[in-house]
Amino acid sequence: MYRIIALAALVTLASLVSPTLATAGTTPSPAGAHVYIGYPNDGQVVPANKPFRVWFGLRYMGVAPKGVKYPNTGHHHLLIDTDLPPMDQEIPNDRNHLHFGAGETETMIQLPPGKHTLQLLMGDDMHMPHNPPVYSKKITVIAR
Ligand SMILES: [Cu+2]
Repeated sequence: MYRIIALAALVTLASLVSPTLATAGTTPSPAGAHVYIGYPNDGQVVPANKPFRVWFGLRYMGVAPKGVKYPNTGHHHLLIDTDLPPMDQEIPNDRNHLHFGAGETETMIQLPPGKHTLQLLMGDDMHMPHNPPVYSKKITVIAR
């Protein structure tokens, strides 16, 4: 019974957000899902050309490795010095889009001197953004 009600709620939700269906993946994200960069802080100075830690924060959603399809989960992608990619395509995999397909919730990165932006974007088992997409605020760090 509970399952039927949950499914009905999901279908209702899907019809409510249908205008955005074309610009998002097909895996639903849970209501209230929230991803954020726990560290560094926005505007923080980080050491240039030296590894520093980046913490991934996630609330009301779980982490699962790539290839694992489980409800209300995804894996982290760290976007460095780039804008959000198209939300209806697989997240690119290059030096500006790092995938954490083993389910990592932190990493070490190294940046050259200057201003840089960092942003997190969740992806599903196939590296597609969820619907609606779950991404953090874009922060700026200064490497020096
Ligand atoms: Cu991925």
